[in-house]
Amino acid sequence: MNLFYYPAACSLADHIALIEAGLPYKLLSIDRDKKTEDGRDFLAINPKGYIPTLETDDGTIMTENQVILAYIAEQSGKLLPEDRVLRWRTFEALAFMSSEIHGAYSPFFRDFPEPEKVRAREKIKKAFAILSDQMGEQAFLVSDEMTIADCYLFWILMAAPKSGVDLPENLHNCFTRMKAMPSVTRALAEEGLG
Ligand SMILES: N[C@@H](CCC(=O)N[C@@H](CS)C(=O)NCC(=O)O)C(=O)O
Repeated sequence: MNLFYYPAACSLADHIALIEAGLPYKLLSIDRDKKTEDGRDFLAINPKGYIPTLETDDGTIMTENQVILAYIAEQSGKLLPEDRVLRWRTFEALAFMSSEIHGAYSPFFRDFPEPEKVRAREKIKKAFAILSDQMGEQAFLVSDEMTIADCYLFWILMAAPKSGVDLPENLHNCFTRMKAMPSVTRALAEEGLG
């Protein structure tokens, strides 16, 4: 399958998940004119114009990070807990990070006025506190086993410095641990991020 991506963007979550899941994939970047690395019009593939976008081997196009991550977990039988409640906690964490943190990063990715950045920082700070409480002393966000929520968490934590919000200690430690994982180092290297 093909994963459309931008280096260091939120598609990194899906890239890490594909590696952890052991599924075959090809990475295809998109240029400023929305042309894909293999010469196609990206907007014809995904009219939303967003990455991540996944193209399965039968040509099905999947969009929205949470859905692509769930698809990767379903295809591989990995990265989702057996326990039903922990499965729902995984999807809950994904939805929370997407709506409360990823959304709040917008003012820092584009140059928004300072008052909007101040409001966004407050929101991000509160959300990090919630994630920090959820993680506690666990190795990963939902339990001691890695899930698709951690794939997304890694990107959320990697992008945090742009917002100027400091990470709580356990989230910072989780980021450091994950950065040393073979799947993460490989994904970063494949995106040219060393
Ligand atoms: N709702 C989408 C949002 C994804 C998103 O915001 N992607 C950004 C990069 S992190 C993007 O592609 N923005 C369009 C652009 O930069 O042209 C999802 O959760 O997958």
